[in-house]
Amino acid sequence: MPQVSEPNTKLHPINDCPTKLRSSDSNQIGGTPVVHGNVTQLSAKIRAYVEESVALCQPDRIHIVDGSHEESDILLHTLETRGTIKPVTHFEHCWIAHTDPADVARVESRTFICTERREQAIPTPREGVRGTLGNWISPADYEAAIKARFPGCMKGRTMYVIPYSMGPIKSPLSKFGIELTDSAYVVCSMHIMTRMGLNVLEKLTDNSDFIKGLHSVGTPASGKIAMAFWPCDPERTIILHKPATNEIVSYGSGYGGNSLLGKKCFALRIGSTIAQREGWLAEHMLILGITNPKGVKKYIAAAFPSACGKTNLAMLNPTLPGYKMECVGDDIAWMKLDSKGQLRAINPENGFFGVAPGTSSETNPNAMNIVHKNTIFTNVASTSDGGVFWEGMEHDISPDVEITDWMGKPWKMGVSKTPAAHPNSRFCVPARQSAIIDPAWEDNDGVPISAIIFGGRRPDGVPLVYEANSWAHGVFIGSAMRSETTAAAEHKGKQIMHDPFAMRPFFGYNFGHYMKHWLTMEERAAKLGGHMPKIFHINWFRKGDNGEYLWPGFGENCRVLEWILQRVDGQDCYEQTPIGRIPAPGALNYEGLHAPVNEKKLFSIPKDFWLLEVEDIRQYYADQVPHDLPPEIAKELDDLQRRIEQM
Ligand code: GTP
Ligand code: SPV
Ligand code: MN
Repeated sequence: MPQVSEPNTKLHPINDCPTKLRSSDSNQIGGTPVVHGNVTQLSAKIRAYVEESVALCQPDRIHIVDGSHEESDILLHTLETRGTIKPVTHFEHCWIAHTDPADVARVESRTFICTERREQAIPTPREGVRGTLGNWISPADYEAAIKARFPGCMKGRTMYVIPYSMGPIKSPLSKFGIELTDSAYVVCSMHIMTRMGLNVLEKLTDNSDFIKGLHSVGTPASGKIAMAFWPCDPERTIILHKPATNEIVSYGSGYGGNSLLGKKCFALRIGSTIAQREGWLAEHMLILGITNPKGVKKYIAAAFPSACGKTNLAMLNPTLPGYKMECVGDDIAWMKLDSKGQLRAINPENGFFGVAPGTSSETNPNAMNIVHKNTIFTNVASTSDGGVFWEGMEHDISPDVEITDWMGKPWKMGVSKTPAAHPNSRFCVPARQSAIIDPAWEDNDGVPISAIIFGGRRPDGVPLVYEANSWAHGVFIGSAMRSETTAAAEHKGKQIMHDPFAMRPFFGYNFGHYMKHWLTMEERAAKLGGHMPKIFHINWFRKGDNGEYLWPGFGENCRVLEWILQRVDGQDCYEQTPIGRIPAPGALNYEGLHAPVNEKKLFSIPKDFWLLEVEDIRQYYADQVPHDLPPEIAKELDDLQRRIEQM
């Protein structure tokens, strides 16, 4: 575990002041000195990539990231000097970063997939309709976008070369990447979120391929950086992906998924295109190990849209006696069939980048326990006793502390009208620190998946849990997912948005082709002598007439998982409904709940609501995927409509 340590003066100073750094003649790339690491550590392919990027971005110096804790500590120290982060003195080796308020979340409208033909990247919408399943950019416009932003963008700065692995370094399911960035915050965050440094570089011999990622926080066209502690260029931010060449180019934002390129850009967008080619699945899913009171262990994978409960379910603290839950991953799953046709998953990440607000010792004690050391918080509030604060932590801080909000202004509980922490504020923490990390979380072969769960924030009409009737029906349920919007992206207000498979912002290729790929998995598994997991849909967020949640959620969600695993075992504990299978009356264990739940309301399937839902899904397909909807999915919708009409 990294400890607080003094900067290691044996290493070269790593700051962006324009001191002339001399390096030996040979330790340079394209005339730019390598001030940390040695050019001989880079394979010819990596060197060529760095060289062409150096020529474009013109950094003053190059730093080859070694992945050591000493290195990370020096960079954290540099960031502190610059005012980007400050120490959280109450905890051990923890920091708070504050961003420019214009750079606080993913920017979906500026995220593009580049392919020769538009329909490779996104479905062609119905004429006159704006497509909402990603943005396409032509190869010519891709080049033009880079030329308009990148030349000279790293002048005066250091270019960091980050070699990293998505997945355990030795796993056959893992893939390697090189991220070039001018942000030390990104290096420190990638240090937590990925396996990175010299041990990855050693694996990247001359012929090894890697996913290319070029990132700059940018400089506004005016040359004026609004906030010196957080340089960015929000007006010109752009996130580009070119699946044909496995390339990512990101400009203008230093935040989360925009800048930590291993996460959404690689593991999901580029990852999904590789998965389609190679016959596996790259998904926005948590992975959880569940051991029941009899000692039988099963793993599930679950996809909920951003800020809809993946991290919470992945760290669930079960209220039912005798259950043990262990976390493999909280955001992304790469899933492949093994030689027997069993679906197995790895978590390609090495850390958690979790939503802070709503996380408390009541809702998620497992998360609260791990963020007390080696954590970088971003855009949370701070307390006068050197701690952190966010909405939901009201009972976790002493009442006499003073709070400073995420923008540096004094904040008073119950008085201030704005939130103390930004709604998309996050903690970034090494996964291995978690006491509930699964013993198999780094298994090279991945863990066997017994159930796939979809879900979202649905205040009305959608029951707590239901099971798909078949694989195709399950794929239909994933494609028809809708959820209330959250603060994880730039959407305004609360609307119910379609978010198929929780992947709408992360598809690397045409959603119609993606559904088709999912459908093929059933036959692939069967050919190998296996079968795909059962599919379920959950909704923790159904509300009653007074706007209160009907289900207590969090640790109590283990009751729903128990039923799901009983169904996986083939137990006859269900009741067939027009939308799928729900728990038979009394099949869900309500014993010991703090307050009684209204089972009838939780599981009611209002005919009027579902007729409208079907109509909405039909309209959505007609608008968004009129040409690429697989006939199997169209049939599932027709069948659902017929069943509801007969209710
Ligand atoms: P991303 O990291 O953006 O992908 O989010 P996520 O899907 O991991 O969501 P997360 O678990 O961080 O939860 C987001 C918000 O939902 C937090 O404010 C949680 O408190 C809240 N939440 C999570 N689970 C539940 C639940 O079972 N019931 C209720 N009512 N709220 C929940
Ligand atoms: C999400 O939005 O799903 C996240 C946060 O996990 S980010 O990494 O910023 O995409
Ligand atoms: Mn996520």
